[in-house]
Amino acid sequence: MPIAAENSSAQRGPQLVQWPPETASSYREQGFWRGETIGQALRRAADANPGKLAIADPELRLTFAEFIDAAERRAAGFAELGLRPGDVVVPQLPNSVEFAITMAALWLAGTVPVAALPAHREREVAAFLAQTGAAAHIVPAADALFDYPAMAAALPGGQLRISLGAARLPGLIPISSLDASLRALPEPDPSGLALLQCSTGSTGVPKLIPRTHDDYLYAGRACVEACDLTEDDCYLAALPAAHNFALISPGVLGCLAAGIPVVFSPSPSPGDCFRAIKRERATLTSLVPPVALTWLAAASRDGSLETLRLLQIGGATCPPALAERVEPELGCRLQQMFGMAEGMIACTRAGDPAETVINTQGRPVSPADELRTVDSAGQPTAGEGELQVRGPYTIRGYYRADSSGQACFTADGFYRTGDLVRMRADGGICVTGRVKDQINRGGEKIAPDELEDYLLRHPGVYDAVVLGLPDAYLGERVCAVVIRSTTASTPVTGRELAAHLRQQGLAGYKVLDRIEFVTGYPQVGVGKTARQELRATLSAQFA
Ligand code: J2J
Repeated sequence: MPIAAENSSAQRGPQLVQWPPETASSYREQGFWRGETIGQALRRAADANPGKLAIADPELRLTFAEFIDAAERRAAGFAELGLRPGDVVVPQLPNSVEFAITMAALWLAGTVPVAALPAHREREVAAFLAQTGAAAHIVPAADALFDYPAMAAALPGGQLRISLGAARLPGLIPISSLDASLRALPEPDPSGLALLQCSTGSTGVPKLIPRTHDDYLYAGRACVEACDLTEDDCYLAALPAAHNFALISPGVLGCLAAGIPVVFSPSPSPGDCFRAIKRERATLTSLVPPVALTWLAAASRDGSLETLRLLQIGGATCPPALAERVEPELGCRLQQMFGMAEGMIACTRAGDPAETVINTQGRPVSPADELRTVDSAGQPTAGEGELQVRGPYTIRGYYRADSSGQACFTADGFYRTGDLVRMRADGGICVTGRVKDQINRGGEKIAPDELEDYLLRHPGVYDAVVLGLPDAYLGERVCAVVIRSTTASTPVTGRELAAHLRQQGLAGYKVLDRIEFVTGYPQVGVGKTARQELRATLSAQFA
């Protein structure tokens, strides 16, 4: 299936919207921003802990000295291949030692990785490549479920195509051929672009989130502190490591920069993770609520979580009924996490009363995080309202934003999160809902617009509305309410529509759990609010 490059003539903003100069100076004076690059921070951690375990997966264990050496060699290889500081690279790296080495190498080479996921497919990757003019795309070896090298070869564009496995296709460069001898590399600007995180936005084309070395490293340090981690801890990367939660909350990068080892599990399943925890004596990890439920189901039959002392749950609402089970059944402390790849991260703390840990999503990790809630007219409110945030690790604008991206920020630089929250008197944040058009399927964010768009391309579909319906396990399930086209010779079936969506080259988590056929929609007005009204009415009907 041919994938067209994104073609937009709309006015676009800069790659990176900087903080106002006086705000930036104050963040530096207060020590939030240290003028250090991610590469320097990793080198510093390695110098301080050379013989200590840094990264492990089921096949490989490397000390900090071995890790930084491997990363420096690969960085030299990237430079020899022609990658230059500032070049954007799209790596889709599975949870493994390779993830840490390759990401570190990209940073040491001064390039800017996109935090793409192995779950991303042609559509998402093509959008990343087109938006950034990326210089390279790095893919895993083909696995039983998907042929990544074939996808890389078929995507348009002049980017280098690099594979973690042996190169089976012409033009594909095996990453092992890049590990070159050390060479001095130019140090990028710490206040410049370090990473493009992926927004889980409410539109089909993912918005990219420009994070700087200064701000991203600070997010990691603030989380290490809020979690009371010490150098004796060990982080298990169970969720996809490029996800902001698993990368910097404090996650893989926050931990490695603090000299804390990271063990990678190939999947978040209890089987893989319990083995990894036992093998490497991991002490903390982060999970989305449905995965935590699978751990609870498995833990009663397994005693291998002895060393685990902290379980972070976030990405979607953690129901109190789940929160209450963590400590008695898994034998570790629960920490609720509420964060966003755009920046602000909140969490509950070690000294919090049980009621706070069970019923709130905690407090922001930085004293400089500014939070406010506004009502539907945009006026400050003390009650439930939309959360707006600003601070030393929250972006001021999306990468090359168009007008829809610019509308996500207020004139005074707050990010409109689209989340409805209630702030408690004790400072605790309670996430109560959402004003953004988004479905949160167990922590995976899905834009209904995107699925509607692909459904409408099927000749058997006259109109489609995609909505999230409440679900005890996933939080929300994806439901499409479809009006069949009357001109089609045979009426389209749900099975055909599901297959049609799968063939569109979308990430595997963008699925329909349920399809309902109707002959018409309830009458609402026109425009964006009408669409939301229609979704609300249909949700009530099908819930
Ligand atoms: C309800 N909704 C939540 C929570 C995120 C740490 C933890 C999570 C993310 C993340 C992250 C929620 N309860 N506890 O980046 O660093 C929803 C909100 C939010 C959106 C952001 C981190 N925790 N959410 O999930 O960029 O709607 O980041 O705005 O993927 O997830 O999604 P994302």
